[in-house]
Amino acid sequence: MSFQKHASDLFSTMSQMLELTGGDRFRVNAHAKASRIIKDAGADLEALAKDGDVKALTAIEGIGKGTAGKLIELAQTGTISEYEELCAKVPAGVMEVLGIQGLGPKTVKLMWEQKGVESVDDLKGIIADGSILELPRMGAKTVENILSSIAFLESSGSRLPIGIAQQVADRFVAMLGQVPGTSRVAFAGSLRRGQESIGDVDILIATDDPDAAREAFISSDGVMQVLAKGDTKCSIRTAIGDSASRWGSEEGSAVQVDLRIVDESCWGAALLYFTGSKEHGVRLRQRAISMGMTLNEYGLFEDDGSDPSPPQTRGVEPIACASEEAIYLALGMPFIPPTMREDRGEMKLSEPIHVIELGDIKAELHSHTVASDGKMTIEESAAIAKARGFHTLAITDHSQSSAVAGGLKPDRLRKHIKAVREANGRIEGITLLPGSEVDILVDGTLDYEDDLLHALDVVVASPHAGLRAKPKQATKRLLKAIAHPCVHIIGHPTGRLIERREGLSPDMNEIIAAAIEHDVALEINSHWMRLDLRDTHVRAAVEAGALISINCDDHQPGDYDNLIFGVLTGQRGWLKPEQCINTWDAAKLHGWLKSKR
Ligand code: DGT
Ligand code: CA
Ligand code: CA
Ligand code: ZN
Repeated sequence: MSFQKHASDLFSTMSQMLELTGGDRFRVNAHAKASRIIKDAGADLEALAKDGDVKALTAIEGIGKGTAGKLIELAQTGTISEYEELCAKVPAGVMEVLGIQGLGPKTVKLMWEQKGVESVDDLKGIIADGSILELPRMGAKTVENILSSIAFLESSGSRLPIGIAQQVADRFVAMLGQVPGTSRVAFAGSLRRGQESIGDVDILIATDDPDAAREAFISSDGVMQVLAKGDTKCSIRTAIGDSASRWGSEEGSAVQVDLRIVDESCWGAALLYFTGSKEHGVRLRQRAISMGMTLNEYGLFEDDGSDPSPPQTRGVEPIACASEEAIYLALGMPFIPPTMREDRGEMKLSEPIHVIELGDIKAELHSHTVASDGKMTIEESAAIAKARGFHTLAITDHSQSSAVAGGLKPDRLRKHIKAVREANGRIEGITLLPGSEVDILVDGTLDYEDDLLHALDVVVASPHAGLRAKPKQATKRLLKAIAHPCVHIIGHPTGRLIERREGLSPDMNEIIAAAIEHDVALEINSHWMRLDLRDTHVRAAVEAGALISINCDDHQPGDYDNLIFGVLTGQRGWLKPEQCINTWDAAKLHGWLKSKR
């Protein structure tokens, strides 16, 4: 685990432990905030902390003297004394109980103090003997929810990559759309926000026949367990269908799907609420209150004073509710795309922002054929790219060091270049460019001699091996590749695989600055297992003014469909089309590529 991830986790854990031990609100929040900032920080915090550089650490927005001190302590001693002290106070089992969905620190604290719950088994015990009901605000329904959460925790594990969750959501949306009475159905939650991994799938439905929708939902193919079946919310656990790929099958795993039955008249308010994020929702409600209104999942209402009951239950007409657009408008804000609803500064926007969309992409600059480890011929890949309306496709098979991926020796690459040029002459309506995905070797040198690199129209340089290197070494390695005059794009810069491999943690600010200096584009690899650059890196690159390239890294026909995930990641980084080279027209793109030859 990288230092930054580790530190971020420690601060988040400390925040929870402080809350459990009755620490003051300010410290609880400060630790939670530090955790987020450390996770997203672009600088090499480990190096700064090792050097004891308080000044450089506190120069990072959101990091104060206290946090800096703890980071230094962690880097120099391997732990934080405050964390050790808290661990001595809070049993590990209590933290496990806190990990159960739906249980917050307040409740867990009560269970611990009043019922001696120090493990998930203890919790099961007080549920079994009914004594859990003696706790304040604890009813049969809540207990039932806790039980299903425990069952879920025990049977399943971590978050699902977006590509898998999307398949599940599409299946349910299509199925529910066919149920008589359905007027609208859509997925919401983190999936709609294009987050790289998804905790559960959220689906919204408006229907004249809620019973039919509920029945169809809980009895559909693959449902393993019904977790809740209420008037407005149903939850199930479903098997994940056939998603075998070169990343291995997800077969055998399961995911929770929540269905919410909402009124069509307030569809927009419901969609807005259940799309989240929670943090964005909080900001919107604060804004509403500051304008003398209240916002909930039924609509935006005028604040009518002291009556604490929800306005819609008293027949109060909403100011806006039918569409998200109407609600943002009434809040005096531009429409915020779902991918930007993360409380990362979007509340300060005063003008609409036109972030990149799927249709803006006109070129694929990273693709593999049967010449290395792909499954398509040049012709097959070209046909798909053309059908998508692309004007350019770069064929970039692996380089010689990637032996397992069938990397091309120099003589084979020379022949392959000829084959691509020949195919380009033969195939109408799209430009095929010979290129290579050249390994960035561990020392930062590239995997072919310069004269051969020069003969390629497109060079994507990517790290494949040595992905456990220390941040400093990783930074050096990437900087060297960026500075090479033949390189156009750095492919999947960190090499991480979501939920599977952490990859490199270079100093992103340095990488971005070098990319700008050398006019090199940084890739967003669209494969849902990669999404590399990730959203926060994209945001930093976009703000600094670096060029971005969104590619599918195609190995088989279906990989072209991953483009949307790269685009969503771009949106999450506030990427506008003009900053992405794949949106440029042919003349501009080809001119830019040639400028490096
Ligand atoms: P996930 O499932 O962990 O990937 O993340 P989300 O964002 O899909 O979260 P989820 O499924 O718990 O809830 C979906 C949305 O519903 C969430 O983004 C905002 C809204 N929501 C759910 N629970 C709450 C809540 O307690 N407070 C607020 N303000 N919003 C909530
Ligand atoms: Ca969710
Ligand atoms: Ca949910
Ligand atoms: Zn590749």
